[in-house]
Amino acid sequence: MKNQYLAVIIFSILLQGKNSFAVGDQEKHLTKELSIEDQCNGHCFSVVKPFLDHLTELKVAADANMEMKDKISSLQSQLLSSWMQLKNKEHQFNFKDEEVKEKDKQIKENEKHITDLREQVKMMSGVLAEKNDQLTKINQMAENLPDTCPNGTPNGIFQIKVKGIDPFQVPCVPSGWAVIQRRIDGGVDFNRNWTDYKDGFGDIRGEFFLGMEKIHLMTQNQPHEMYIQLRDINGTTRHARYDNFNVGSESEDYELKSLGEYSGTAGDSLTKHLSMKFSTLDRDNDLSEKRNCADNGGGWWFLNCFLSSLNGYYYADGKRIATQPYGIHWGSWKDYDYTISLTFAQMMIRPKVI
Ligand SMILES: [Ca+2]
Repeated sequence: MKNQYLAVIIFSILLQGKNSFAVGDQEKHLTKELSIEDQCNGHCFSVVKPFLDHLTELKVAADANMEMKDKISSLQSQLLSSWMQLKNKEHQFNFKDEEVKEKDKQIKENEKHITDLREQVKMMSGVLAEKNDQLTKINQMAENLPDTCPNGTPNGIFQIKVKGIDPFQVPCVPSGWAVIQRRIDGGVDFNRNWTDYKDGFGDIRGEFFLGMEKIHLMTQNQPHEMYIQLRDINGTTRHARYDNFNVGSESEDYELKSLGEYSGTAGDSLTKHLSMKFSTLDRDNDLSEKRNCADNGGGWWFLNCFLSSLNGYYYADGKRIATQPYGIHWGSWKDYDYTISLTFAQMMIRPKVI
């Protein structure tokens, strides 16, 4: 009976304690003190008190355990989050590490490339220095080149250096004459455009035209005389000589600016062409309003159209009919018979001895 009574009290106290958990700690303590005094006498209290204290301790311990579990759970969550962040950082680090390795590799490759380039620059510098030496020697040689054909040497091809243009080759004959034009067999077409006559064309060992730019510069740098050799189909030769031959620049259309005094055996068929500009099949500078005299006639200082023309069509038999292109003509020698075409012509110049 006593035990049953004790159990009822404990159960009541527990119920009281359960209800009191919903309030604060101070209130819970007051409630517990009141319940024990109200529901249990002194003996009861002395017997139950240790149980109650133990239960209270158990509850406190359980609450502490629950808090601990919550803390552990929270710490586990934090730990997991930190671990995930760490793994993420590790992944990022590994990625960055790969990038760094790749950059290192590129840097090494670039360094090797730079080294190779330095080697190439070094090698090219050596080549450049060698070329500069060669160029210096060439320039020295060019400076030592004559500016006209040497006097007293046999026929041949010589290199000359004229101010304003690179060294070039020219056929020379004794007495220092430089050949600037030659017709011998019709092997070269003289019906050419302006650029060809400016730069020159043909074979300097055969038929050729030296080029108006070279002729201009040669005659501009110092006074020149001109010697023209002519031959017809019969082998008869004549010549015409002018003692002050000068040709203007391209901007002046290579005008025939000066001839000087004529002398010779072929007659003067050129002085009347004085002051005329040069014409070619693609540049009409002649006096004819109806036609271009250089059309099928070769380049020349045409009037309307000519008394002489040494770059005309080559007729090997020395004859031309009226409907054919004009031939190689020197009117004063052949009484201006334009059906006669010469079979040899050679124009030569040399510095004038003053
Ligand atoms: Ca014309």
